[in-house]
Amino acid sequence: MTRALRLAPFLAWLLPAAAVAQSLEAVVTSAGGDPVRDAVVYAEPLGADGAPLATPPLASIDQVDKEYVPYVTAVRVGTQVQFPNRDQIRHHVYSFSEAKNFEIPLYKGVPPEPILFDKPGVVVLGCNIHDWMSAYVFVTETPHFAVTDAQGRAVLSGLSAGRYRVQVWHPELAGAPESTAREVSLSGGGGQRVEFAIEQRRVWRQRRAPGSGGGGYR
Ligand SMILES: [Cu+2]
Repeated sequence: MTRALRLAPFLAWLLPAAAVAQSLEAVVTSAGGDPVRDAVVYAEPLGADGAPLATPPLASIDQVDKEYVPYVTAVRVGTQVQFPNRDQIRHHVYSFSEAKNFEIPLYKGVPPEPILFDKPGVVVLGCNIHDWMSAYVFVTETPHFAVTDAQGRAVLSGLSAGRYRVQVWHPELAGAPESTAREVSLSGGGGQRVEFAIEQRRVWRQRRAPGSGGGGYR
């Protein structure tokens, strides 16, 4: 055994538990048990969270084949979001939401300035030209969040040990995210898993224009 290997367990013991990054796996299903994609799972630390927050990285919501990609984006307050138009036609991005009321009038390519999301809340995006184009930006106060994939799974990584209040938001969530709140305690070694079964309401989504390639409701 090399000297380094013999030292390793001792060094691990020296590290305070909080310094060991924890992960939290969340699975979101409907009340009927089907996986729910595009759900934002976010964890707010209860009590002191020592680490100072770095400036969030730039996020991007693209316009591809007359749709917003992705449909749901989660960002922390203070994040700048770029809206590149990957189509050969012009789009006109806007939102009337209280958390961010803005527009980027008719444009192609990448707008010169990103948009700053400076208030927590739900921002609903539309396009003035294509009525069916819609997307959501969920702006959180916590840096700990992830969006579920097609299996309803989201992994929050890089959390320090401690207690968190974990909540779920989804465009079709019936009620407030608080109704999903769960307290989770993360302590040294290994990840933890939480499951959420959420009540949904139907949200009307406009049909794409005929012949535009998407076809029907989605
Ligand atoms: Cu458009």
